[in-house]
Amino acid sequence: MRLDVVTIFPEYLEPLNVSLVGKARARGQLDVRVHDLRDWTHDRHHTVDDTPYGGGPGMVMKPEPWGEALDAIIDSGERERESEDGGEGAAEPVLVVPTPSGRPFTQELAVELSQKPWLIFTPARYEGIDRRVIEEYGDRLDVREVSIGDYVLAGGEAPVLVMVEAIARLLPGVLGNAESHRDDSFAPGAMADLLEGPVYTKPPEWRGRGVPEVLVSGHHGKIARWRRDQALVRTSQNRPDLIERCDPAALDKHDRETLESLGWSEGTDGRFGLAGEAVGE
Ligand code: 6GU
Repeated sequence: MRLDVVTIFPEYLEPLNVSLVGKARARGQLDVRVHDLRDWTHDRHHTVDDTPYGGGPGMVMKPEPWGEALDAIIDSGERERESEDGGEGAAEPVLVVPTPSGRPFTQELAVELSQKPWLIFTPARYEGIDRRVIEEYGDRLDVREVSIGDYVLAGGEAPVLVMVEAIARLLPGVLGNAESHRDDSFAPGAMADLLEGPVYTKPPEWRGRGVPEVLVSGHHGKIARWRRDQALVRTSQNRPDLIERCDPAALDKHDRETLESLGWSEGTDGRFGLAGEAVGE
């Protein structure tokens, strides 16, 4: 997979040289190219921002440097493809635009993007990029405006680090163990959209604290059941919205009993609501 990032803070993307993503790059599984937006400015001060039309606080990123940068990067991909024998044809990039006003970045979107051959990220500073840039490339490319959560950051660089890590770990051969993401919290289907429960390792006693007996019992059925109950407990505490949304078909009889013991009650449609609140009406 090829990833291009255009930013006024290339050094902010240094963590892409470390750990999982760094290793994937070193192994040739990821081709990451970080570009300085100011390379596509032509004035002495390398200006990338200007005041907003209509007034208001802050600055807006000018369209011209973004247009030149994106054209150059897209052209470079076309030229590289032509020079490769076989020439594969139209490997189009997906343009990922980080913005707090975007669609939520979810595990589902990470999976979808991990299947693309080429992603271009455009992290912005200030109040964002002149809208015409998103319109211009929206006419030619698949453009995704994406937010990583309900809070406001000073720029899109940290979101790019978040998204690239979520995507890179899904690429074939990047995680050591192919099974490793089957049980991920939020993996579609997997543990039916429950949060993962607690984990333990050696020593068997630490500061007077032991390990749950069942985990050293060697009884695989009981261990799986215990883990499932712990997942239900944690999800009930931390993300009750996930229990409310849970597909009734994903819950077995024991799950239902566990949820009832946690104060949930089953509605007429099989979905759960917290006791006292109307459900399935
Ligand atoms: Cl993608 N950008 C910024 N600036 N703030 C955010 C965000 C993105 N996602 C959540 N907050």
